[in-house]
Amino acid sequence: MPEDVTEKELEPATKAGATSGISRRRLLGGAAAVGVPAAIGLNQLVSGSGIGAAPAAAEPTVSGSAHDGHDGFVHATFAKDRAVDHKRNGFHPTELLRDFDYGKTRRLASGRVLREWEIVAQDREIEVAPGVRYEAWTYNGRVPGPTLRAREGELLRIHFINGSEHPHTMHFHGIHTAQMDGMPGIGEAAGGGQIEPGESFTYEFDATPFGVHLYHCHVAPLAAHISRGLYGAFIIDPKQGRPEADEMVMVMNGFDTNFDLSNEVYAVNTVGFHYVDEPIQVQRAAPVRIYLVNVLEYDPINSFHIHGNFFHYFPTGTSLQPTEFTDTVIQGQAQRGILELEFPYDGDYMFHAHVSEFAELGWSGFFRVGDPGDLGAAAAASMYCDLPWGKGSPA
Ligand SMILES: [Cu+2]
Repeated sequence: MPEDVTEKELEPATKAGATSGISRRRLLGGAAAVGVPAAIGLNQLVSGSGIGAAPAAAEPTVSGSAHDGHDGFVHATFAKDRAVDHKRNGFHPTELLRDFDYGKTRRLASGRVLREWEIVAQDREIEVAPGVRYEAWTYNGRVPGPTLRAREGELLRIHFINGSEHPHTMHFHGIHTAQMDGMPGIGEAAGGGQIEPGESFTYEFDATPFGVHLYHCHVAPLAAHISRGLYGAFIIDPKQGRPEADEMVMVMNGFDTNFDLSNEVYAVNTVGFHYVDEPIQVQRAAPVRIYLVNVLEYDPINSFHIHGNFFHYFPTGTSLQPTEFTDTVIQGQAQRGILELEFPYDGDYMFHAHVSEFAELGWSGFFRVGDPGDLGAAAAASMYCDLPWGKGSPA
């Protein structure tokens, strides 16, 4: 029943920041990709450091020895009274939350819906906390990459162009043939497998099973390729859809800014403490649906905990029946699930990793329920934010 896609979905949903229209020739010619500041040519986006090369220093680096980022208040030296330059980053975590990329669709002669995207791998420096810059590898210039959203039963095509100076792939979680798996050493005969710089490949497979999934690069060394930022959420809606809700995507990630195989910054959607500075506005007594994905590298588990509330949890989103009613869920890397909840009371409600170390290094945020004008500053947010990076009150 893929014919039942809505009008909205059938419109070519070209969003700001998408790379529609970019050709491989333009890319190889060094032209700026759409969504990247026009003045910056591709050659300027390309990092000079290979995996085997000496790691680029994050600026400013965490003070002290190479691996004291997890101890005490060393991170208080990050950057006082500074904010992340989202414009320079080219993406904004508040906008990323509800930014679903439906690609472009058309109906095939068979009546089936074909849904297509164009994804370009780009090397790009991003700011992951105030003053903390990181040489990221990205899909379409952002971390996480675009949230690709389809409907169960559709035919999907992802046109992947490697504009990075390193080999990459797109490996989707889902059910598909080995040739379409984005796995180096498999699929090369079909033009797939490992995609070298300047090369491209089109992945094609069915949208199945419904749920919340992910995609990421699968080139070795895998931890390095993933942790650099090559991942994104991949949502397949059930044919009948899900009930109306305020939907958002949270990709739990982290950044090893000094390349010591341990993270210095933890976050949801890349920028540490972003949702402390800008609480997520939601309506009271209205359904909220969170697509939660853990891509965190170098740490075995991650978790999500909400204050003053409980949620229904649907592991991997592959069943319409929740398995749990709880306030905390644990995910290993690549585990993901759907959270459904409503906020019965106005106020500011914290959410954070219940791995306290992560929470204090950026993986913390707030939901703001009701009119912020009536609530004033979030005192707790201010305290929390002062702790590591001295950002001050979000009011
Ligand atoms: Cu890669």
